[in-house]
Amino acid sequence: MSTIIKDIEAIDLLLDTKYDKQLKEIYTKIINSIRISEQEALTVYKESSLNTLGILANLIRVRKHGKNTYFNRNIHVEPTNICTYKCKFCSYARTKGDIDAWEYSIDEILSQIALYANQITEIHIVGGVHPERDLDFYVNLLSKVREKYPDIHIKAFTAVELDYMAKKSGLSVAEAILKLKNVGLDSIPGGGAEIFNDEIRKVICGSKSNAGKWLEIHEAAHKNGVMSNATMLYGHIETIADRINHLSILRNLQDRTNGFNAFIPLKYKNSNNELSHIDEVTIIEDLKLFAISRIFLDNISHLKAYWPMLGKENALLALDFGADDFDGTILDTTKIYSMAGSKEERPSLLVDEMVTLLKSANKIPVERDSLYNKIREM
Ligand code: V47
Ligand code: SF4
Repeated sequence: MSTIIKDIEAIDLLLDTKYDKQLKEIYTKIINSIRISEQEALTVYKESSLNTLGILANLIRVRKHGKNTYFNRNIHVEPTNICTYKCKFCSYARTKGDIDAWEYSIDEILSQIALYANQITEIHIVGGVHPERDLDFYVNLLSKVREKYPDIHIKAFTAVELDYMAKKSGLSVAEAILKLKNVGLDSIPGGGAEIFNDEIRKVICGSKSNAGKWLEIHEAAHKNGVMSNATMLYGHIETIADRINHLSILRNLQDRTNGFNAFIPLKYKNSNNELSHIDEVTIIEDLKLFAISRIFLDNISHLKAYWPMLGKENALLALDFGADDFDGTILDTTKIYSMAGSKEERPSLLVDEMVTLLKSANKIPVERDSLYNKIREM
């Protein structure tokens, strides 16, 4: 009996394609870098083993980035957790007067930044949608941050925050973005996208900006030279078809603007919020989602495994399922995920720890700037 497996047989064995002609055709497209349709993605997602999805996603990851795994030195600034909206999945938002509500003044925010300024290249500013704070407040905040720290990249405000401050000030979103850009806004984070299916959105975050608005704001940013990220909140009441459709909408916008730096799947965490009765999805589901995102989003360069939400170990696993970016050092400056039950209660990584962690997964750690230019390979 021969022990030699011919190449073609090896592919069949690796990818489980032996018995399924349709799957084999889709896998062949993926291997040959041919774009797959929503329907094909759905079939692959539903019918493939985790292992197969991982092999395919990793193939694309290696072609795009080799073993490089990007990270940056960053902090988050959360100016307030007072929010005019009440998203059901949110464990973080509070009403003014609540004992654990906070609303930092600009001076307090500047003092927080001063603690870390010599260790970072990026400040990520995102918080609740405070009913009394308008565009002028945030223009003032960014100008002061920019004045003190001319070289630090400012990535700030979700589309939902931008929508609210523009409306409150009677400006179009494009006008608001330009005003912020003029005083220091460098890029926009990906939050607020949740899931683009507006029926689902109505149930989980009915009162805030809808999907069309989120997309309009990111398109306006891209057209005005401001790059952004995109997220998807998964693992609540959405279906797999909703997830693929979300990816498809992002891929279409990226075809038009090429303004997204990275896509970030955000796993729904179920502590202390109105959807707590929903079980969190398994790590298998997380990894399948990372893999299908890498396979489907052929035009977004980076896929981020956001470790404060996934936990370090699971984020490391995601690096073999398509992810190439580990976000940043964070230095214990965000509360969104610890309040929602993440096991990273005080998320913080020193650069040395980050490097050791990424090397333990057989990856090459690469410090990047906020636009993914290489700073140094470690
Ligand atoms: O929009 C809120 C999510 C987002 C929960 O652009 C939750 O680099 C899971 O967008 N379970 C804000 N997710 C955070 C965000 C982000 C984070 C890191 C990096 C970047 C980037 C963007 O957090 C919200 C919402 O989708 N969120 N509550 C929860 N219970
Ligand atoms: Fe407010 Fe954002 Fe929480 Fe929604 S997810 S309630 S917009 S802080």
